[in-house]
Amino acid sequence: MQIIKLSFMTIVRAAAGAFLMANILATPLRADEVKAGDLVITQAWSRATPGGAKTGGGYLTIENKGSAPDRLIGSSADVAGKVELHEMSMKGGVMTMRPLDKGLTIEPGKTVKLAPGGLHLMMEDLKSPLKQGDKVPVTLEFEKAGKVQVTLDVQGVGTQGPAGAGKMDMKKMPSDMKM
Ligand SMILES: [Cu+2]
Repeated sequence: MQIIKLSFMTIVRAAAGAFLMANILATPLRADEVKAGDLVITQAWSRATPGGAKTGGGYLTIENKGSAPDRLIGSSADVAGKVELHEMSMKGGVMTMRPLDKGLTIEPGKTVKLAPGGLHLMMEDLKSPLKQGDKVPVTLEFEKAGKVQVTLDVQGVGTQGPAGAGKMDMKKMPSDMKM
């Protein structure tokens, strides 16, 4: 009986350990992480649009874990008439935006970040304003990975980064774990 009891306890401990381990491993694999082929897309977010604005930015991080480059060649969203890939830069002291007609290459082993002030998705002809807390589905199209659906998490007006970045992760954990 003693042996059976011991092995039962071992199983319980192992199970508890596995459960703990699964929780630790699950933390970075949040619901907003999207995998497509060799690509991992995280931190897809947007900003609330102030009254009447017809355009909104889309930001996200794309990591290429494969051994060949892939290219973001198009995107669309139900909420917008069209979605373009833009690059923002300073030219002679003036902030300019231009569409990347040839798409955006993500080299193998590299991570490309779309963020305010740089590369971004430009949602044009918005059908309704983006409000904080909205979840906006956007379809990205890659040369190799194909079509990938991501969800932009809409933050407040003027926010510079996605919720849950850095320190905020800990605060966000309980709500994530309910899912
Ligand atoms: Cu733009």
